[in-house]
Amino acid sequence: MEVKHLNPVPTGHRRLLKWVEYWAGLCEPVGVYWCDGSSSEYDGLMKGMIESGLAVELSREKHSDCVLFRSDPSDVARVENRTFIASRDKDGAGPTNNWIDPDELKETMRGLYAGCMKGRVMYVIPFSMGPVGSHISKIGVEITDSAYVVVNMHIMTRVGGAVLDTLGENGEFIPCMHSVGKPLADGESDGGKWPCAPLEDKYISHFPETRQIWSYGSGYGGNALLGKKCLALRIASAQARDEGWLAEHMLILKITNPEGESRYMTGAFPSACGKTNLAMLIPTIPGWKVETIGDDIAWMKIGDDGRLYAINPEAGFFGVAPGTSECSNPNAMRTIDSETIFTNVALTGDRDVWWENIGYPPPGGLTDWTGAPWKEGAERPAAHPNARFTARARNCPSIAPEWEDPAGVPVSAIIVGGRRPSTVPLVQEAFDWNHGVFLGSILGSEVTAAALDIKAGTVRRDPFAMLPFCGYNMGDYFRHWIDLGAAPSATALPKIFSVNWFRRDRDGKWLWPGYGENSRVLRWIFERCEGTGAAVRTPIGYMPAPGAIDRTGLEGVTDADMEELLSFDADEWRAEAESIREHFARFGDRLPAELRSELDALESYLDSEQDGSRRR
Ligand code: SAT
Ligand code: MN
Repeated sequence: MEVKHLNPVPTGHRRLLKWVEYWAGLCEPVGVYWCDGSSSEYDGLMKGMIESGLAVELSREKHSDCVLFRSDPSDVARVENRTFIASRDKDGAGPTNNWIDPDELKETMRGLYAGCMKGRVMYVIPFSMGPVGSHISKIGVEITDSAYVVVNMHIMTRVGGAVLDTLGENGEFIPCMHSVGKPLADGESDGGKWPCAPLEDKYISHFPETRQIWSYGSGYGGNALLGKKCLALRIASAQARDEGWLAEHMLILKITNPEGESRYMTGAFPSACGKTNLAMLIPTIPGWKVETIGDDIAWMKIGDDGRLYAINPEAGFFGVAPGTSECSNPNAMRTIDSETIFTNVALTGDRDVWWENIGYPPPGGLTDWTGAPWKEGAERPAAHPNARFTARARNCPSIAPEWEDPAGVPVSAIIVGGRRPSTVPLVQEAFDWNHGVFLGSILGSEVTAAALDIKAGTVRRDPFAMLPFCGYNMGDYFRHWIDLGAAPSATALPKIFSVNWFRRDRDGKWLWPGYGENSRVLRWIFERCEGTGAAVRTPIGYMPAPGAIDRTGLEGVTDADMEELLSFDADEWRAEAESIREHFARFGDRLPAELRSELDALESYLDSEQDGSRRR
């Protein structure tokens, strides 16, 4: 079949052209449009979506160049049970991923893709994850039939001509295939409705060996913006394992002390632990400054000097709107003042946005995320809990000037943290790299039946916050972390820390205020990297010596609170060790012996503690 190009083909890359023609032939779009990433392209697509009723333009007085989209109620988040790692052999995907045989999956999906773009334009989006031309960056090309995806990719990645120039006639790219899975009959249009396929037809598929992504049926977030979780984490993690680097679900921040010395830190936190807030934190301690490099993903490579260098592969933030406020994250509030796409938030009568915990009561005349009128006291929230903003990193007031440095930034500390009402202290430093990998491998958040139930509950383990994002066997992923630490070239690796902002006391009250006050903990981490911060050795790591966390001006945290925040309770840790053993058992013999030894060391300490003969 003859492929109709709607604009001049901007590349002579034969494999790319053949790939595009193959999919155009199968999907039968009305034509192929090559995206150039320009602002006129963005404006034109947005205008079309506003005119069709798919998007609402917000009031320019409140938000310049901002729009609101409402998704289909069935298409509001990543779908983990429809996300697949299709490696040749099932063990390649491991116990934490959904696996389907790649040939079988491709056959099923080709059936779905056949004719799936009828009545729609097929967009081809060349994009770079990371600054164009950086040795750490990767190029992808996404095919999609969603103009919403194109405008979001404009913000989240670097799109356009410079990418094709870098690719040349024969460069490597990661092919990312996407369709919303809703062909249109002759003369049919979406009528302003969000197109997508029913849940059982949705597939978010990854072929890590051949570095391919095939996504079908969803238009939302990580299911459809394929540069993010699909490429930058699932496929990149498999590449990173093969090539000796790290693709991680981590924020990157820069912290500067009053003397003007800066350090960079990365942080892995499962969802709902305030990663974006931490990346944009405003310190409460005088003279200290935090700047943002990235809020979600870090790609890290060992440099010639033996240090680990990180880039943020993204160019924007795809942040959760509910809970974002002048109080929780003023920098995010400024970032979304302009050039922002909102999805599934509520709309006010004067075309402004609103969401739960935005910091002020809902104005009258709200329209909820489904498009229905909404009144205070309604059972359903006005904004969907996973409502999002897509905003440009360059509009963030706290963005660091070097955030696009192609060389990356040298990392001094890697932080891992979960939501643990008990057991895990406010902060601890790993004894060494392997112990740090152990702390990352056991990361998790506690699921409690009731908010006040502070008995150690079930912990959902989310190693390095990568549970839904690791593109291969998690046991091998742990091995990769251990091996990286032992690489001869890795002579100056970061220290690893664990933090927990979510400790509660016996009455269920938060012990630590969080937000900007977390700068006090970052300061101790900074000082540990300098070799100055005072610490005591405990069975679970180095913890701040009494008084080492600066509490000047901090109200409401007493000496007793501090003691509890930094306590080690052997009984709690006995239960923890048992739960870690169960967690580790999932990985069978793919669990590195080094991690088993870390657990053995902890348990033998706990035993000796019981019989009075302290070891470790
Ligand atoms: O939808 S995304 O996967 O991009 C965001 C998230 O779920 O963390
Ligand atoms: Mn994330």
